[in-house]
Amino acid sequence: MFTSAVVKRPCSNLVNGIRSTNLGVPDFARACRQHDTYIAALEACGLSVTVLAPDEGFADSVFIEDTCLVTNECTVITRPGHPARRGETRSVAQAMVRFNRPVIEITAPGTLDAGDVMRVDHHFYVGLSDRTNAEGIGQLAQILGPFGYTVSAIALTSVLHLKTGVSYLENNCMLAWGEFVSHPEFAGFTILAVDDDEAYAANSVWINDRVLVPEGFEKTRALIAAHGYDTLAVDVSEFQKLDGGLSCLSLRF
Ligand code: CIR
Repeated sequence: MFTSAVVKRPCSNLVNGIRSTNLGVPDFARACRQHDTYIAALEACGLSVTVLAPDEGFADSVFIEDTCLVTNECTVITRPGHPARRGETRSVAQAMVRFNRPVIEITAPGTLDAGDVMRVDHHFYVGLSDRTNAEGIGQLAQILGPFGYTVSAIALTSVLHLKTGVSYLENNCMLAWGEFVSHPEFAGFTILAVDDDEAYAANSVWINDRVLVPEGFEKTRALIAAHGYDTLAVDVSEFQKLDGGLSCLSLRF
């Protein structure tokens, strides 16, 4: 179960965020309203939400998940793979001190975006991606190993981050799209396959037996509900324009 979440408010520079989609430039005012609704959804799932101030220096800083990974035993500050995002970690590292865990940093030449990190109980699957390199994954394994966690790499072929295409919904249930539907690493899980026209919804988020699903992806929402989950749809269209999904807008622990 999770008790806490940390989010970072969108900055007005969000409109200059990194994007590979052809969905257009995000509307900042609308993004702020969607962010409010997202926070309310986290609270509805029982989380106490810490809201960090916007960081105008970094257009993509609202996607806080990429900068940090929190376990019960430690906080890992990442080293984002895109150079334009690297400086986001400074303010996040300062803010995370309040949670009373040792703060450990991934260092050069390692790179790691925590959007590539998917936890399944005491194991962490980590996407080997354009953003996360083998050195970064090795450092994460060294950091988490002493606490009894294991780490393995999954090479990505088509998605930005591992969790762009696959989300663990607990109960041995994996929501998966594309290359992950029949991925040998996930053969032991119950796979909930997301249709191609709803690929974006493969990034849904389990929180305390509820699942946040992006609004407008009804087939995926019905699929998740059919497996016994209470679902909650959240409109994050402005963040989708920057390739950001539901998970990357928060840290949950
Ligand atoms: C980026 O390209 O880094 C941002 N525009 C989107 C990051 C999304 N993060 C994530 O999926 N974990």
